[in-house]
Amino acid sequence: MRHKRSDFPQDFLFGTATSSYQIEGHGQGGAGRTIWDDYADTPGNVVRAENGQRACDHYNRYEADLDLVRDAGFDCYRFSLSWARIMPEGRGTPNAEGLDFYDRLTDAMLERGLKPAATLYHWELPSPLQDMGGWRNRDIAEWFADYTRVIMDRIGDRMWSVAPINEPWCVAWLSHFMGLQAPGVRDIRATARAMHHVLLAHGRSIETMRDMGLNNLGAVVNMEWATAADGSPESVAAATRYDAYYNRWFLSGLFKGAYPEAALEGLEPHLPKGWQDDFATIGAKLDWCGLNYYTRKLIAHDDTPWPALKEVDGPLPKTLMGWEIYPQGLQDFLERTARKYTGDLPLYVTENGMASPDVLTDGTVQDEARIAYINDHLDAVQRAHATGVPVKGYFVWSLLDNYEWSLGYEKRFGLVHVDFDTLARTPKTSYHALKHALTA
Ligand code: GBH
Repeated sequence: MRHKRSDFPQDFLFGTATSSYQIEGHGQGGAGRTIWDDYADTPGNVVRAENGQRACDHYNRYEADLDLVRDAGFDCYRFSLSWARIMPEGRGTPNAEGLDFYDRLTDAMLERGLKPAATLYHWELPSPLQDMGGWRNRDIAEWFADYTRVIMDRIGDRMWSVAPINEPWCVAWLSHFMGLQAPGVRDIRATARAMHHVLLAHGRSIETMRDMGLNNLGAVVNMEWATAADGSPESVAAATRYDAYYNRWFLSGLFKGAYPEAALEGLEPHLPKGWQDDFATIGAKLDWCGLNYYTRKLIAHDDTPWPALKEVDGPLPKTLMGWEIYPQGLQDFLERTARKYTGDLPLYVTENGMASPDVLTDGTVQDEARIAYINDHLDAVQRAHATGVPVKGYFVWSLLDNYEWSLGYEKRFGLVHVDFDTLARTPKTSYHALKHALTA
């Protein structure tokens, strides 16, 4: 690494992130069925129809995995909780085994001196709730608030931070407009309702935790810089629309009590009645905001129904996901978020990382490309910090190679290699480099 801990402010936190469905193994411990199990079972949705029933078997190996987090010198561990493990039907009687698991996991973090940074929802909705409309149904805000209370009653006192929902854009747009994630819907009305209900559920969850006396609550949004692919006014307008429904919808809803015009022009006719009255809840006070950042998109006008745009292949070097590597976008987002939306509120980069081939050869994985990617994005964080942005931490996605959603186990994001036959863990070169930077 070009960086070392002492190049950052004293209170700057380094962490790594995972999510429940991607690592735990949902076949264990009485977890209920989720929309990802259903989605993966439908042919054509997921590479080789793989699902998270076994994943990394973190459910049984969490102690050794947390040893890896501690040994690398990380301060913080960002993890998520499976709603269906805690409440297999999504509502009603909790699963004692599930609650016990997160209780043990929490204590295991604290024993290792790690700050637990919890996310309550990272995409695996219990299937029975999908049968009742899922994110299309306004009642999801109350179901989510009830689930929040059940799990926080058990572990809330020991969390360092809590965020209700990972990446609301993915929950709403990617899953209900593009249909590229569970539940795989392609419908503008469902999209608009999900875009609103995901924020309402966030707000009800925050209100619930405030009532319980919990603190250090935040939101985690994913950001993708939209660059117009050409100089035409049509493409510039298309990039503005993309930015509006991808990035600004959520920041503006959370921090300004409004939705951006360029997104309302397509979504307003489909929003649930009375949506304007929900901003008091949606805007419940937060203690921090997290940005997940990976790439940018080149956007051009397209003669199709709203949003009338298409993504264009870009010229920059790409990761194995085909995503352009564009660190400048992280600086730009940190600065824009602070200036326009969050002011003095602490910001965290809650996810950043890349997929690379990562072949295990003679017991090692040489992933120099990942080291360069992290270095270049840490440079961007430092540049933003130098302009006065209160960015307070950086989390690498991800600790382990894991279930990469529609791409199954094919794409590897980990600092630690996982052999999906033996489940053996092998720290990659990037893990050792980060460890050196953080502990030397
Ligand atoms: C993160 O999402 C997720 O939080 C995490 O679970 C996941 O493992 C990680 O990314 C790596 O993928 O139009 O098909 O090019 C990041 C948000 C949303 C970023 C989809 C890339 C491109 C979709 N991602 N987006 S596509």
